[in-house]
Amino acid sequence: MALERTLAIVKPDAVARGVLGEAIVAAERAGLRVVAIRRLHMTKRQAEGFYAVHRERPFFDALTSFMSEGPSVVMVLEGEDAIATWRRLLGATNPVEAEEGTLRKRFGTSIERNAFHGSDAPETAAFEIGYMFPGLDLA
Ligand code: 3AN
Repeated sequence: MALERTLAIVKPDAVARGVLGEAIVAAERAGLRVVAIRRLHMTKRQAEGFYAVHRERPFFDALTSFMSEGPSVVMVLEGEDAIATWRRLLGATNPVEAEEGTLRKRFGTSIERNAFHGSDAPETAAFEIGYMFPGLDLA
C-alpha cells in the first residue's frame, strides 16, 4: 500500500442536493484526509479540458455541459491507497450498477449525473490535481 493523493469531485447534481458532507464523512471513515478543497463553477471550456481524454466519446458534450451547469466542490484526498479506496466508496460509474451503500448508489441518478468523480490512476490523479489546484503546495 502506498500513501497516495486523488482528486475527488462532488459534481453539480450532488452540490445542488447538499450532500458534500456525505462525501467527506465517507472519505474520513475510510481513513482518507481532505488536504485541499475548493468550490468552483466550471466553464464549459474548463470541463472540456478536465475531461479531454473523453473528447471522442459520444457523451462528451452532454458530460461537459452537465459539469458546467452549476458549482462543483473539488477536493484532494490523501491516504493509503487513496485512489482505489475513494473509487470503492463511489461504486460503479452507473449508479444502477453500483453496490448498495456506495456514494453513487445513494446519490447518483444516471450514468451521466453520477454525483461524484474520482481519479482512476496515479497519472490521472497528478493531472487532475494540477488542473484543479494549480501551484498547490502540499508539503
Ligand atoms: P469513472 O468516472 O467511473 O471513471 P469514466 O472515466 O468511464 O467513469 O467516465 C467519466 C465520466 O463520464 C463518468 N463519471 C460519467 O459521468 C460520464 N460517462 C461515462 N460513461 C457515460 C455514458 N455512457 N453516458 C454518459 N455519461 C457517461
